[in-house]
Amino acid sequence: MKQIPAPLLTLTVGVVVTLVSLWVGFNHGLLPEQASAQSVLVDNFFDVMMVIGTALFLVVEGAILYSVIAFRRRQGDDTDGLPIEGNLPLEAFWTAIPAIIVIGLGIYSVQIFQDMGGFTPGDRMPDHGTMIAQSPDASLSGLVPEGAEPELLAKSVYGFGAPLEKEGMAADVEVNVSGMQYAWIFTYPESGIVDGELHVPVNADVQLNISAQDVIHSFWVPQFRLKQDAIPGKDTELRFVATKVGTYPVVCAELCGGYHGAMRTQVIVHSPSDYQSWLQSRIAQAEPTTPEAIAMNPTDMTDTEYLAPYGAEMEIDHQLLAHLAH
Ligand SMILES: [Cu+2]
Repeated sequence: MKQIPAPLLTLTVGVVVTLVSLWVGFNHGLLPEQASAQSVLVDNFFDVMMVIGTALFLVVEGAILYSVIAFRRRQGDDTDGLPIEGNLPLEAFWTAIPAIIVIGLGIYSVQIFQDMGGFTPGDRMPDHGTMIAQSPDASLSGLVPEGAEPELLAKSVYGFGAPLEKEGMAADVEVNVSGMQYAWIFTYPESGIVDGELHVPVNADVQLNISAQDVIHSFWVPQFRLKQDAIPGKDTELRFVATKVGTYPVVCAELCGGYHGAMRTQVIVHSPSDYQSWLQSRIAQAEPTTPEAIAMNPTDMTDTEYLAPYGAEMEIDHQLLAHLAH
């Protein structure tokens, strides 16, 4: 070690730590598959944090391990440790670096939040069909501006609205999601379909209008990297584009009672043609059954006619009846 100059050693360690951190950050394999357009944004952010976290871990733990070995007590050494006082430049350095990292990550996360529509929830609600007045203030804070009409305030919702390029535009598919102890109910307002599972077409802009009937629930699809609370008395919204055909779990992510753990269903992402055939099959099912389909209307029958099949089942015929009557 003595032969290698310190700057060269530091540089080498820095390069190795950087390369290892970059590799770990982009190959950690910790996240489930990416099945939505939003998941890519979230994962890029996560990967950057993994790179930084790995580098910090290696530097801090490496320095500790190196010190434990290099500065260990030697045999027969009973002297005190060196009286080391503070080092201002060093302290300024290790305060500035984390501050820059945290501020940088903060700005990056706000950027992603905006890309995902975090500042524009409720800019188009199905029940009202109108846009909330958008002032520069409103789009920045996600809140209705001061002095807005009271009815505009009532329309404000939490969650994720349209992404920047689709602001103010209607989604391709809209589904009302209702959370209750302990199930999710999905209603398709256009067709009136009600289902216990969420069916959406691939590559379509989907808007979920989320509500809760009893307590707070949370709608979470890990493969979409999306999670949104369902709050009683307060509408929330989640807008996304599913990018991969498949079946993914829907998990309630808010402890909502004794059977919270069982509050699961799934989201089925169909190809466009599969989605259309699912829609058609569900609409056909929902059509009311015609009266002719019922074999017999019991109110039109006499008591004897009505009871005859039951009598036959119990092996009672008219001979037995005559015998009993006698
Ligand atoms: Cu729940």
